[in-house]
Amino acid sequence: MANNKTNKSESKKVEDLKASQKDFNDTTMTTNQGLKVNDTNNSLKSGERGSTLLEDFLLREKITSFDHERIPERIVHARGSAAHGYFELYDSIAQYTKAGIFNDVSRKTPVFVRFSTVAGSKGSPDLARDVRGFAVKFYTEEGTWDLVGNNMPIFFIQDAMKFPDLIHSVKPEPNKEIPQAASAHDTFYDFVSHATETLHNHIWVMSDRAIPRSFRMMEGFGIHTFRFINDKNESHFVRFHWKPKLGVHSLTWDEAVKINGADSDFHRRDLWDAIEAGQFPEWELGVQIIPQEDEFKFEFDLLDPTKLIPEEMVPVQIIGKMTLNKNPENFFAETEQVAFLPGHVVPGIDFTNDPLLQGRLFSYRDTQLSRLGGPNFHQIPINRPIVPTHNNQRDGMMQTEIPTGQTAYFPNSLTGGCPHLAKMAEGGFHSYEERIDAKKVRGRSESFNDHFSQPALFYRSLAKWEQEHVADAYTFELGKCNQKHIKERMLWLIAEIDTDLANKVAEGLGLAIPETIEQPVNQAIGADEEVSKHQPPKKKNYLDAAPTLSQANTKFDSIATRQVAVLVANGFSMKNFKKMSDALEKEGAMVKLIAPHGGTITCDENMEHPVDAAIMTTESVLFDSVYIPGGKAAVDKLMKEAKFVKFINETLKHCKAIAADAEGEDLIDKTFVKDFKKDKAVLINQEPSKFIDAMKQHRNWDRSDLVKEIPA
Ligand code: HDE
Repeated sequence: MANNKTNKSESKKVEDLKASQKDFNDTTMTTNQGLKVNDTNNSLKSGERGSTLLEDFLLREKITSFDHERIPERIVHARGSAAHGYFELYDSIAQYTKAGIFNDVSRKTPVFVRFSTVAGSKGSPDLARDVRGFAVKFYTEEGTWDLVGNNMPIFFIQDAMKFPDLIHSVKPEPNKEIPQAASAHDTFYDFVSHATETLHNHIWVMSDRAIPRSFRMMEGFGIHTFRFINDKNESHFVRFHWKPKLGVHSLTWDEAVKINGADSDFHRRDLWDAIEAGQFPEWELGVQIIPQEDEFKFEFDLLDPTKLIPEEMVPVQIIGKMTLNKNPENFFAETEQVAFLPGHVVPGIDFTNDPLLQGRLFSYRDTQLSRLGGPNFHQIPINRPIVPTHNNQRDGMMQTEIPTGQTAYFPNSLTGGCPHLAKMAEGGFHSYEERIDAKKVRGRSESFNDHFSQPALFYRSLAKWEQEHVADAYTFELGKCNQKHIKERMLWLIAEIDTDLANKVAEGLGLAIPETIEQPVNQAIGADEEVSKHQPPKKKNYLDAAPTLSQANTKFDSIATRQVAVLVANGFSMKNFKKMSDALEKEGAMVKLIAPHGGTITCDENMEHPVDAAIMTTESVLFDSVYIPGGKAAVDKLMKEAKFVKFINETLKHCKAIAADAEGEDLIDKTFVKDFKKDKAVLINQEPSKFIDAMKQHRNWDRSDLVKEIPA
């Protein structure tokens, strides 16, 4: 922390920056044709004050390239961040699948992972209340496999046909393009309250899962039931789960709203910084396996993507681990151009008839045609498989390869029948031969027609504080709607999920839960079908609770990468600070000095320390905890700055850990923390280990009722 260390690390940064520009070091600027450029600052003119000449090919090349820098952003999941890494298998599961990635424990399969929000535009803030995309591209030796999932185990709708309706309803309203990256508006709730299949995913969005602390602290789910196929051609159903090593943790809504202002790149920065610091994010991959013969064993349909399979019914077997260890070098080339397709599978992994999955198999390839300009998007470096490709597909927009030879058809004799086909035993892909014997129908299976059992199960399984957050979220979202009839219909539906929950929301909205609602509950049906047939039946109770759905039962064993704000001014106690920061850093936490000004700050041992953020440039919501090391002169100074007092009060309000050494207590006594000295996450003059234990708990939710009255 002393000054000489600063200079050294600063100069290392410059070296790093230079190294990261490796393709440009010691090069001369050229045009795209290789012509050396002599002036890139001035256009060619008829005299110094004259008009610009059409002849200026240098100007035209530069401006044309600039004019076309943007490609259409993704229709959904436009806002995202990504990283490179690898996947390692713990034990072979060859009994279920012949996929090489799941058979060979010696492999380190490269991956590229993109996390995203769904509704907002590319520049929207990270902390929107929303589902997060969790898309993984596995570059396997048998070809690329994309597992394009979300951070919630279910989806809003059951049939691909409804996706445009869902997305049109949640996107900004088309007449005024408001609101951005927010579901809290009339059109979304108009849709949700009519298409009741949405209610399960919707209640997850009302929960803390929709405002994660970090991408690194979210679960991921493949959602659909897929198939594993083994080398005997036997099928097992499978659902995929990603479990974060750091546990599943979230923020509060109050923090989310403030973070969107204080640092709208919060999640993006968090992912980037953790990887740069060598604190590589890790997830374990788990599978729920269901034998083919158990297809109809459940009280819900395995093909219905609005239903999860509780882990209490089918345990998740952990089979491997993914580590993200490298940030992209170029956001556009990699994160923006990466194309995930659920249709990218490898032998051993196959589809089911989930009608949402089936529709996705069309959409993702189609959307790349307009995003990436044509059928050759697989040639873009980030989308290239790691194995060579050979086929007779030719030409088209942005062909970057030069296929050689006389033939581009099959069968042929002129090039010896090449490229030839692969037998199944040689790894040739062969679709699972599912028996089909059916009438052609436009409709939906009656087995999908239960829209309330699982939202109720989810709510029942949450801890009290999580349930309160859900009630607050419904109240906020519906409070932002303008139409009374939409709010009332939602209240009626929420009451079908849980009466207590509906009562709380109704109170917050100042409305009564209606006895009946005028329009049919479920309009997700065809015009000729009888409405009554499709009234969703009463909910079933096949499981009292599924504890694995609650974040109260996640991991609480690490403070790695947690951000600790240390409030300091000139004269802060070096001895106290060092003891605490050594202990925190040993556990992997990130210690940041927050001071009244930027530059450096001097401790009571007369050493200078670089300030990480001046108080004017930061906010408590960007940190996981706060520590005041003391030093009388420093504390006296901090007490005079209202923003430090606010910082601490807000940390208290958000139920985070607070530590102060003895001399810091004067500052504590200027805040509301003075009434919380017995709180288990308020540590005054205590050993660092106590503070570390409190931080491991993520939050002290026991405090949440008591801090309600605190203004912050
Ligand atoms: Fe997507 N989805 N989706 N989706 N989705 C896209 O593909 C679509 C669905 C998901 O980081 C688009 O390349 C349809 C479920 C993620 O690049 C588009 C349906 C799940 C990402 C598309 C669904 C997802 C996308 C937009 C209903 C979780 C971002 C750009 C049938 C299992 C991937 C693009 C990335 C992106 C269509 C439903 C996850 C338009 C039609 C269910 C994580 O093709």
